[in-house]
Amino acid sequence: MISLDRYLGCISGLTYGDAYGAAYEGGLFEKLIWKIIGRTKKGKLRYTDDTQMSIDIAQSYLSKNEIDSDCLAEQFAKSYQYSRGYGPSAAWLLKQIKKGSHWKNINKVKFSSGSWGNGAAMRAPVIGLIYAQRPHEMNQAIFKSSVITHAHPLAIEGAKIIALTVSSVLCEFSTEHLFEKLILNSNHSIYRKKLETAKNWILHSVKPSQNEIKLHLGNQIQASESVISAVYFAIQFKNHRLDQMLHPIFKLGGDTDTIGSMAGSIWGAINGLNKIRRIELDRIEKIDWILNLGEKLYFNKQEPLNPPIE
Ligand code: R7I
Ligand code: MG
Ligand code: MG
Repeated sequence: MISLDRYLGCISGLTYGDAYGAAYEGGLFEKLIWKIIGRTKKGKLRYTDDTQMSIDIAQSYLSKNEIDSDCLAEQFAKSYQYSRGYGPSAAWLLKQIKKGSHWKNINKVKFSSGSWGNGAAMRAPVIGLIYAQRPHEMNQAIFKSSVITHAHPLAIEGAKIIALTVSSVLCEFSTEHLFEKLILNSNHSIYRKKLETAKNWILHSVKPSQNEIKLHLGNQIQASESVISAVYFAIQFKNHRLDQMLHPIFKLGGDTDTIGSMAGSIWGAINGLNKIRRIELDRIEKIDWILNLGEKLYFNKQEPLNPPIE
């Protein structure tokens, strides 16, 4: 039986890593912009596309009791806001869907195989939660939730790795078995190689430098350059506090909100909501509403929950 505390720990860890990590993302220009738009009128920390698209998956699932790509595409498009910092290709796609295009006709327009950004992986923890007890349905759900904006096989594989990690750590797990399972389920050597590296670092207590982490695991917006870093940090620092686990991710730079949110979701699924400091969680916008949505998902009540206006 999966505990509600760990379920909500995953969702709040995701939101926390995203909202706190957003201030460190990108170069000087992005940081300056976020200084201006990164707070609500009430002074709360705003979350970005990572959390928004995760909320969208939860809402869409609650209304349909399944992952339906058409319904989810509408939900993604409805929630799109420039100020949430979406990736350029994802932003363009969602605006086209809003104008009436069908996602199937446009998801390979910008890139011939679809985007390999980490936008599918960043929202995959929710799929890991929903399908934790129905693993045979998870790959199909990952595909359906990813392909709308991220048709590239490497983007979908990154999403699968994150969802599989979340669903695996929700219950008791051993680090060795987790990595073996992830390696066994990876189709691409780029992921398998990085998983081997992360596994060896953790199991042999190797302390890689920041440059080694960047070089061997990555810290960029490609799924293949961020997913395994998130898994590594969450497992390596699973016995530390959430802010201590996130600190080296933020220091690494690059795609800090996304690596932070993916790692936060895994850490939260291991440690639970009770291990996250409430005072830090309360600084994030709409956090009670997000927790409420998580509870609905846990008990799987089929009524969507509309966000509060703030
Ligand atoms: O993946 P995505 O939704 O978001 C990526 C990041 C996340 O960290 C978000 O939090 C946000 O900050 O942005 O965004 P996409 O626009 O799908 O992909 C991101 C970028 O990756 C694209 O705009 C391209 O620059 C690049 N990219 C590619 N470049 C060349 N060839 C994605 N796919 C390709 C490709 O196939
Ligand atoms: Mg983001
Ligand atoms: Mg990001």
